[in-house]
Amino acid sequence: MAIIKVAVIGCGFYAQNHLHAWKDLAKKGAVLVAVCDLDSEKAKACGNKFDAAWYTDARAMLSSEEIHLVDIVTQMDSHQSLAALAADYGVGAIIQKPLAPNLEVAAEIAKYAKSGGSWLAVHENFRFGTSMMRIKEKLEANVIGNPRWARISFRTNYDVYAGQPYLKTVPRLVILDLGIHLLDLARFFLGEVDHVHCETQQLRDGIKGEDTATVLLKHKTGSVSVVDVSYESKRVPDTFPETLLEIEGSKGSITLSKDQMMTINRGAVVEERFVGSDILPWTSIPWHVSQEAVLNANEHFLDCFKRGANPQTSVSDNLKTFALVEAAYEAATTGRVVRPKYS
Ligand code: NAD
Ligand code: 89V
Repeated sequence: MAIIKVAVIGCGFYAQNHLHAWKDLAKKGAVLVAVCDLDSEKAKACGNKFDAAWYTDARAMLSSEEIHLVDIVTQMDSHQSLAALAADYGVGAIIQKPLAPNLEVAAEIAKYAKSGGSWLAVHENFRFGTSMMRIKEKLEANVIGNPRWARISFRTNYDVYAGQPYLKTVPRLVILDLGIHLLDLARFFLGEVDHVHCETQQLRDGIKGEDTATVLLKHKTGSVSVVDVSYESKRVPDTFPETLLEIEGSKGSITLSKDQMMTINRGAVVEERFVGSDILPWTSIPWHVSQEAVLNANEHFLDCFKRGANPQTSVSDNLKTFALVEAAYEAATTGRVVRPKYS
C-alpha cells in the first residue's frame, strides 16, 4: 500500500475533523506526520493529541519533514500564500472552502498551481456527505428520469458564530460561507448553470454580511433550481447541519428530508429509507453529518492523489462553483440576471 505523508496546516475549529479523518485514513496509507498553526498552543495541542510533529511556520515544516500532501484548513485570506508555498515545495495540496476571498484570487491560485504542475483539490465536502452520494446514485440510475426542477435548502438558527466568530465580521457571509456548498450541490445534481437571479437579506443585528440568500438558477439543460440558505431561520425542529432536497424529474421525484430520510416517488412512494451517516467514534450530533463528509472527502482526495488523478472538486472544477457565488452577489447587487464567468 502506498504511503502518503500528510501535514495539516491550521489547527483551529474545523481542523479537528480533518485530523481525526487523517488518523482514520491510516488504513488507506495516510500518515499524519506534522501539524502547523501560527498559534503555538493550538499546534502543540494538536501535535500531542494526534501524535504528530508540530510547527508554527509552514515553510519550516516543509523544509524539515518529508511531506507529500498538505491539507490547508485555515481561513480564506491565507489560502493563496499557503497554496503557493506547497507548489514551490512540489507538494500536493487540499485547500478548504472558500478557496479564496473572491474569484479573481481563486483563479490566480489555480493558475499558479497549473504552471507548476501541482496537484490541487478544494475541500468542498457537502457532495461527499453519505446522503448526497446516495441521491446522486439514484439520479445516475435514472430512477426519476431527467431532473427538471430542484430546491436545495439549508435553513438554520444554529449558533454558527460560536465556533466561527469571524462569520460576524465578514462583509460577504452566507453565500460565500454556506451558499458555496449548496451551489456546488446544484451543479453536482443538475449540471452547469446558464444564468443566476439572487436576493439577499441581513436579518440578524450585529453582523456585517448577509445571513439569508435565495438564488434562482437556470441550468444549461433547461432545468431550474432554487438554492436557499439562511443562518437566521427560526424553525422547529432546526435541521442544522442538514441540507434538505427536493428534485423533480421526468419520471418522478426524490426528496431528502429531516434526519436524512430519502423518499422516491414514481406515482407512489417506491422507496423510503434513511440514507445518512453513522455516528463515528469522533463525531457527534449535530456536526456528525458535516464531520463524516470530511472523512469521505479526504478519502476521495487521498485516492486521487495516489493515482495522480483529478479529484471531483479540483481547483478548476471549484472555479465553476465560485463563479456562481460571484454571480449571485452581482445579481443581488444589481437586480439583474447574471451569467457566471465560468461554467
Ligand atoms: P479557525 O480560525 O478556527 O482556524 C484556522 C486556524 O488557522 C487558526 O488557528 C489560525 O491560527 C491558523 N492559521 C492561519 N493562517 C495560518 C498560517 N499561515 N499558517 C499556519 N496556521 C495558520 O477557522 P475554522 O473555523 O477552523 O475554518 C477554517 C476553514 O474551514 C475556513 O475556510 C472555513 O470556511 C472552513 N470550514 C469548512 C467547513 C466544511 O467543510 N463544511 C466547516 C467549517 C469551516
Ligand atoms: O460547513 C461550513 O462551511 C460551515 C457551516 C456552518 C455551514 O457548517 O461554515
